[in-house]
Amino acid sequence: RPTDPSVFQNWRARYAVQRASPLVCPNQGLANELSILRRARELEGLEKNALAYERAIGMIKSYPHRITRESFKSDISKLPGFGGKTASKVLEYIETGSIPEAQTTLTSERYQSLSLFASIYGIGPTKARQFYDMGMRSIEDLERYYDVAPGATLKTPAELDEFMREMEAEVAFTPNGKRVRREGTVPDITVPVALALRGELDAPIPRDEVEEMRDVVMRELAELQPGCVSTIVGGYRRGKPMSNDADIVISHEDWEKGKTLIPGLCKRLCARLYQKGLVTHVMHLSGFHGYNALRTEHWDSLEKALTVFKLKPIPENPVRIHRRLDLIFALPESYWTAVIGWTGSKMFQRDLRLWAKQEKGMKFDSVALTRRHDTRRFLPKSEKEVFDILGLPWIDPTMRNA
Ligand code: TTP
Ligand code: MN
Ligand code: MN
Ligand code: MN
Repeated sequence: RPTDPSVFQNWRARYAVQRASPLVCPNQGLANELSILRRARELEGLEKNALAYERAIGMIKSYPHRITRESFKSDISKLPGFGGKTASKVLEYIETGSIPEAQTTLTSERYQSLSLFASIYGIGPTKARQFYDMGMRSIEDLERYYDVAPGATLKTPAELDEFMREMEAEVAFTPNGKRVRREGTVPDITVPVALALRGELDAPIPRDEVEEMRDVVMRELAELQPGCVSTIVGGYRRGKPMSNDADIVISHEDWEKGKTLIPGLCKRLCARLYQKGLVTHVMHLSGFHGYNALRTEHWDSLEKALTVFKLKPIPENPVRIHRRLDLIFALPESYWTAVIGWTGSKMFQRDLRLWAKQEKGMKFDSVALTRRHDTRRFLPKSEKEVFDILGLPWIDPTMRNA
């Protein structure tokens, strides 16, 4: 289904979900420079600032012409968020082809260390700043801190078992008394594993390998449970030639049976992949939380496994390396919202939620689409239906790179 043509004309629109945002835009160089400033603000914990830059970058990504002094004046300067500071950065770029502050940022020791630390999966800006304040500067400092030998392959036979046991033990109850599982509280292995496997996890994954990973996962899943369906989401679905990880949303083809077949399946699949040596580490495993339309955040209300995965060598491909693999299990009624939610981009998702709330009196998240005043839940049967219910023109996933 082609993107609704209106969204290509819609570059003035306020919400990213009303605009087409290609992977590479006519002003990509400018977007990249601004992204350095956005990242710097994020690493410093200046979230509002970072978001302002992210919004400005989003607007630029949708602008279909090369920005010149003239078009800056007639178009860009009139867009929301292009007041004083951002405008002056854009002007600097138009005049000189770069933004001085972005270039200084790139060479600063603080930015280099913070972005290096935060490039390790499991380390966010806050932890990165703590390490910097402790005097740490390099990956070697991190390795000493976590006591990880460079290149070590951590063997963790006990870890998944422990996750599994915790999952069984930790039981929570919803307000209406329904029994649900709660996420385990086992020691976090994420950073040590990510550090030890850094060289491999850093390597971008080509599209055909993402597909191969999905095929292997779905073949194993079919042995446990026939009739499952899946969509590769994340950056892959937005058309990125290389991905940092593989993200797969899984559900069941049978709307009714899926309600009972899907819960618990994520964990069982993980155990199977682990036994087969395909999943080597599980960073995070969360069970199904009962859906509560009144909760504001259900980021975690799906069954998820954030793992490290390694394909088996084959003659055509004798050397395999560790890859990050995210598996997301959704009930059939949540499948299409989960697919949209996990397709991203983060900016696109943020504006989808905002649009639903501010313009439609609805609540969108990866679990459900509901009407706010009476919490009536919609049951979309396709991705297009979600857009229709939200009164949005269809945007192909490859145009959701806001
Ligand atoms: P990511 O895999 O983190 O990012 P990405 O696929 O867009 O890009 P990359 O190539 O670097 O992997 O997340 C995929 C999408 O899933 C992201 O756009 C937002 C969403 N998401 C959630 O809904 N919940 C989560 O907990 C995370 C981590 C992501
Ligand atoms: Mn990180
Ligand atoms: Mn991804
Ligand atoms: Mn991911």
